[in-house]
Amino acid sequence: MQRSFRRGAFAGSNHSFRRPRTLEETVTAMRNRREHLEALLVPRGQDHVLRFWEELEEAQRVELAREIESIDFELLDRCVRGKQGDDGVGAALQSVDPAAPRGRGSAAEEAAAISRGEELLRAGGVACVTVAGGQASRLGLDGPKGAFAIGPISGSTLFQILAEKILAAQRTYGAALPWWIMTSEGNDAETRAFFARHQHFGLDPADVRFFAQRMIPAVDVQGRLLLASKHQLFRNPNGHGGVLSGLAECGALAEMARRRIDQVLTCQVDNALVDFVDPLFLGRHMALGAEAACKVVTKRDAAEKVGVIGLRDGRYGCIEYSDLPAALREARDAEGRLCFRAGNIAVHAFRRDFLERVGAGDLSLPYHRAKKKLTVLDEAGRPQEREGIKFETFVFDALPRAQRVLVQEVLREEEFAPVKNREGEDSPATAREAILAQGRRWLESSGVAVPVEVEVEISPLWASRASDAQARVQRGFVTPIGRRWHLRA
Ligand code: UD2
Repeated sequence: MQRSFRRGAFAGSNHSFRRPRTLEETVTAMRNRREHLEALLVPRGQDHVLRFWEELEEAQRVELAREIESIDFELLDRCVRGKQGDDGVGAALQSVDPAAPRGRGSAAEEAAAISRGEELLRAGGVACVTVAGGQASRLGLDGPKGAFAIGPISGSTLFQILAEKILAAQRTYGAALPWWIMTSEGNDAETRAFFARHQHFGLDPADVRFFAQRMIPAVDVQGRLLLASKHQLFRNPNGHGGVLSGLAECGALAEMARRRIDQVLTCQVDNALVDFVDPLFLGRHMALGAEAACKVVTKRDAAEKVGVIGLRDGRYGCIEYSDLPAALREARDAEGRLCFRAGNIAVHAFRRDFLERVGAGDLSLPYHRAKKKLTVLDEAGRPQEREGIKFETFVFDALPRAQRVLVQEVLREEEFAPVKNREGEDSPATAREAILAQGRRWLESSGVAVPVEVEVEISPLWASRASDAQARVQRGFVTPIGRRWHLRA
């Protein structure tokens, strides 16, 4: 069965409501609607969400009714009854042996993989996907996280950096690289407007698509629905795993099939150094005949908040940091390295036919439960902090469902600068430092002398990785004026 929280109004029933014309008709329609809602809610012990019905205006009643009618109660029951987090992680987990980072393995194998990846890019056989539906609550942002200005000199936003990476690849390979961005109810309109305001950063607007992921209600510790306001349930986006069903539902997979796109590269919106249109990664994934691929970095320390890629029963998977038992988190090998150090940076490659199987629900993803303090209405309609449970699916839960998986190690300083927290680790400050350090490194390794007081920021349009920078410098480099060098084509 397709798991869905967003069914059509009155899904599973034969009700349909003609728009009422007179006051009497309106009253009758509302009474019918309430009866319909009660029929859904009372047997499940959830009718408390109608507590404020009599106080609501008509439009508010319609909104609340829609939210209630869109719930898949069968799935909600399963989520409520499900176990917390990941069970049975401990015993069976084995560490993985990832493919060598760029420049560290066999040069011949690397060149062959790059040329295979480039061939598919030149043939227009690749699509990009970014998950940007999260609520950015740790960063304390109101709008879309992608609109956060991170470029230390340029002020480029996370969205602009991603867009320029795609634009650069389109120019290099002379082919379209369509991009699907997953938003959610709370940031969809703003995200679209943001791209329109910036002329899609030079990309063809026809090849930048947006789709909103589904929302899912949260519950209290007894499994009862919660109200965010008198006419709204407390709901949250259904986790970045929602991208897998979302791509199927919005027609993206069908369009990819029509365009003969066989491989899909995905990333999160919040990594300022992301290198997701990467021909080496793509080529290795294809050479292995993998259905899914994942980039990892060596964990900074045992406490770093990244999921760990490991093997269980011969299948690859990701164990979320909060689910990894302390003994495994701290375990070290004979050389003193963490045993479970393959930190997931959430850059994936998926074969389209694999996404079709996952998105069609055949391989549907589990829902994880997270206990959180939520601001909800109390019985008297006053906002109050209460312990609640949010449900989410994760993209990486698709990994164990894949027949073959590539795990590709990459260098943190080249590819991972997440923007998660307002301050401290993984914050805007650390991401900006990482961008500047990379700019300086790329120039210096190309033979350019960069004075100590100079800051360098390189736009993806100037160079997407160190080898591009070297090629640029070899063609001639004019030293910029001043102390802040922003290199942009
Ligand atoms: C995520 C991973 C973690 C590690 C790390 C790398 C999970 C649960 N954890 O940590 O293992 O790989 O990233 O940076 O994934 N998003 C949506 N819709 C949602 C929720 C999130 O699109 O419903 C997007 C969000 O916009 C962001 C990304 O997913 O781009 C990461 O979300 P997060 O910040 O909640 O994940 P985090 O930091 O716990």
